[in-house]
Amino acid sequence: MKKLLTLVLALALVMSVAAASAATTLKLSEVHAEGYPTTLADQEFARLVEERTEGRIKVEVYSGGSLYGEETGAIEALQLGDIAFSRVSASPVSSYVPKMNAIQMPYLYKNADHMWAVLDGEIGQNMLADIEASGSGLVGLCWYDAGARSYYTTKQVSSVADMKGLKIRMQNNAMMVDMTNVLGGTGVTGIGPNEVYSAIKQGTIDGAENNWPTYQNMGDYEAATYYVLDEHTRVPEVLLASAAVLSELDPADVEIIKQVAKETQEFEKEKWAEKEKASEEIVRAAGCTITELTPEAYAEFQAAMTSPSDVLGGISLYEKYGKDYQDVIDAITAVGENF
Ligand code: BDP
Repeated sequence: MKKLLTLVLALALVMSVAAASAATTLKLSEVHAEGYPTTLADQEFARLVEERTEGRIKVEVYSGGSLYGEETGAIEALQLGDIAFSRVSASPVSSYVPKMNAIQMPYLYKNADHMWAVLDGEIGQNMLADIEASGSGLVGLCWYDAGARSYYTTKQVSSVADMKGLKIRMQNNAMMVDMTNVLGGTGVTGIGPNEVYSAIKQGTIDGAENNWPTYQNMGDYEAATYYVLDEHTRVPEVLLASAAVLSELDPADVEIIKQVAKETQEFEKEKWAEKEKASEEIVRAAGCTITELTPEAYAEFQAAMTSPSDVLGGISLYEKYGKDYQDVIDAITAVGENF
């Protein structure tokens, strides 16, 4: 009897170990805090992955930059297979997949609908496939909204001339640094989005650039109170996976992951729309100076991107970063004819 009991117990132990090891736990890195639209979307993605794989795969979301404060760190961790997923801005991905710049050139889109027609259409879906085919070790799963980015500074900017001499924190993307440089400022990198507030307070930089939600949610609007609606870029967010980690999974589960990611896009867009409005209200209520550019001043910002510039050795930003992908840029512009 005692022998039987021991046998049963041993068997139960073996079975529970087997069940536990059958579930794979994967990490997802996110720079934004709990409650931010992308974090909510990550969590929805995690919920759906677990549900559809019937518990075979669990995704743990690490928000607030707790794993990697800089998105380049997260991207490199994906390449090494140290983590499975990261929700990042498309901007730093360009350092690994240069073609990604083609979908985030300054003043490329007429409005959000234009961008979404591109991302949901052939161009955007091909770009996701290109990330996977690029040999970067990254897999592009889906796009999320991140609105339009504008400059915020410690003194008012109403024209390109006002940008002169301003040190501006930029994302890790050479084109974005050059964008600020051709406007007369100095683009600074190496500062994570969670460090911008203190860098402004300490005077290391005079400002940064971002959408309403990040400007508000990171608290930066309390350090740099001038926000100029120059709306220089629309940079979508992208949910990335590690090719190395996916290659270890059952191909059927990889398909589920890819499918489920696409299903979270609409979820994020809804949360985004709510947050964008709420953040704008908070920033305005706090008494920040919101500058609307005159049509002439706006045109000047735009023109700086296509005009030859001394800081780029006499060529324009579009020439330097767009010429290899002119077909994609032209196709995006053509889609814009409907908007
Ligand atoms: C925000 C993006 C976030 C970027 C951040 C940045 O949501 O992914 O890390 O900008 O400027 O809008 O680094």
